Amino acid sequence: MANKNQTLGEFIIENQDSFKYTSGELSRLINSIRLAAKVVNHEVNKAGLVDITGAAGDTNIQGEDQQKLDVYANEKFIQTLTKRNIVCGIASEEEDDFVAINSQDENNQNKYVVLIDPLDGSSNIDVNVSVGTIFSIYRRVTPIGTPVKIEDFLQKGSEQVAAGYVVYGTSTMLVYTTGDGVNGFTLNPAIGTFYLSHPNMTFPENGSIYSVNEGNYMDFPKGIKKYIKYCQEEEEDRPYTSRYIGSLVSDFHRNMIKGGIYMYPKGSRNPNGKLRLLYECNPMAFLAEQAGGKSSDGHTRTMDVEPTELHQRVPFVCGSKNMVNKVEEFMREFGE
Ligand code: AHM
Ligand code: MG
Repeated sequence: MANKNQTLGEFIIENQDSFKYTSGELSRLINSIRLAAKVVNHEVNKAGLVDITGAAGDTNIQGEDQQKLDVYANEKFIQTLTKRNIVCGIASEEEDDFVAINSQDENNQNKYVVLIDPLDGSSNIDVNVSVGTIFSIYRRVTPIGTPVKIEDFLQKGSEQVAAGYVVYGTSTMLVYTTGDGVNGFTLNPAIGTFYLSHPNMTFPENGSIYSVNEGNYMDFPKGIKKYIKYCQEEEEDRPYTSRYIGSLVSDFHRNMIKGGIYMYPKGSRNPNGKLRLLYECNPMAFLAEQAGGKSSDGHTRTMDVEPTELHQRVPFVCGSKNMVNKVEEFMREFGE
């Protein structure tokens, strides 16, 4: 029974048995994400006070400028996840290749891999708008005690054992699932503790918010253009409201609470969309489905897409079930 005074630490212990591979390791893994999230949160909150923002000078594999906080968040999550003997490999948006942990140690019994976007929406930092961390957890498929391989990371989203995000917003929240519903925890910054504030989060089946970068409208597939016009039509329950922060975690979070849909379709500039399958779309898709919502590329369920590379991009349509169904209907009828 959800208890709103419960801390995240207590919740993790209490719900450990509902996880099908109860060994306590996944709980420890979520705990280490909780710890890194607090450290990153502290730094994100200082961003306006100290001269920490701005490009660090490096570019990541997608050719984008890295902000200093991206680098910081990446380091903190990798350090924290590496220290405990649970994770055998990490793939991050900020790293060109995956990071293997203790790969030379035959006694290494670590069985989980983590895929992470340490600070998503980081172009929003300079303007004091919320950003987030997204994470996705799998069991490795190669034998325990051997070096981790690329196939441990290239698993379909349907194989995820846990996923979640941290939103560094007006308050900081950690929202996650281990395949048994979605729960949200709000950080009390005075004492540094996350409390269960949003038990059993669910997407309303219908929504009235659509979130898409309409600046790309001319470039969108016909089915998406038609759907956007449908959202704008004057009908009994329409027009819908347009809300786009440009920070996936925040847009998703609002839509899950209020009912809505997030779309990043393909276009000629982004032939596969912009968002990355493994550490942005799949974790959000897992959360969406666990919350009664839906996620697809406009045709195929996101979590059924077969990954072929670490930084693969995929068109992304995610949110209230009936809204995603409607987009799929338009895509079938009007196509690309
Ligand atoms: P990032 O991983 O480089 O931060 O990009 C991902 C972000 C999402 O959070 C957001 O929804 C999207 O990019 C916004 O893209 P655009 O500015 O093209 O609308
Ligand atoms: Mg990102």
